[in-house]
Amino acid sequence: MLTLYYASGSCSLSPHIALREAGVPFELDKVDLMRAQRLDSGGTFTSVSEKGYVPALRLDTGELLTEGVAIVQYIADLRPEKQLAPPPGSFERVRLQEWLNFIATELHKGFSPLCAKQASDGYKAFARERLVSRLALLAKGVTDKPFLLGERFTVADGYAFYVLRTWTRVMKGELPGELAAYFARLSSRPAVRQALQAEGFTVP
Ligand SMILES: N[C@@H](CCC(=O)N[C@@H](CS)C(=O)NCC(=O)O)C(=O)O
Repeated sequence: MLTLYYASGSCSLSPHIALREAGVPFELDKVDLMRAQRLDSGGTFTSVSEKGYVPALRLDTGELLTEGVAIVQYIADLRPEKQLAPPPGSFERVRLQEWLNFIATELHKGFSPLCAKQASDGYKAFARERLVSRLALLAKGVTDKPFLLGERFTVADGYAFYVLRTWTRVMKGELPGELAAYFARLSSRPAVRQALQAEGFTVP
């Protein structure tokens, strides 16, 4: 059985959604990032992953897989019939990776200065402005289609959901134009709702 190490509402929401979209059996083990990385199952997460950050996925082989972008593609490839990622080796797969990398590096990691005590107000304002410009690029990706790769939901959309949720709830940011409708579309998916509920959030 797969085990996902997660922290509520964090970027581990992306592989959590992917697991539910794929319909793969899995267990959750919660990491308390605020309290010495304590695990619900006992012990500490640092004894599981030397990286000390979520997400991490324990595979059936016993190996540990880290890095969200790798984990969601691994999950998608477990159930190719669900089409959560285009087939490996196809050009469309590279397009998916282009989006995943954009979300990871330009959006997800773009949040870091906004939360850092060490960052000056000036730097925070610059980082916020840059994020807004990157979100506009994400919005362009869904102006003429329901999901980033077209008509079908992929793991890139699950990762985008985490980013948009954080932007609106934690950063109190606005979602321009297409992104509001895209976020609503993602929020209404059963897998997304179930993942949020399982992480302890009330879902309207
Ligand atoms: N490179 C990692 C970064 C994951 C990451 O930023 N995880 C955050 C939660 S969203 C975390 O666990 N932070 C705690 C820490 O860095 O100690 C990935 O892309 O999966």
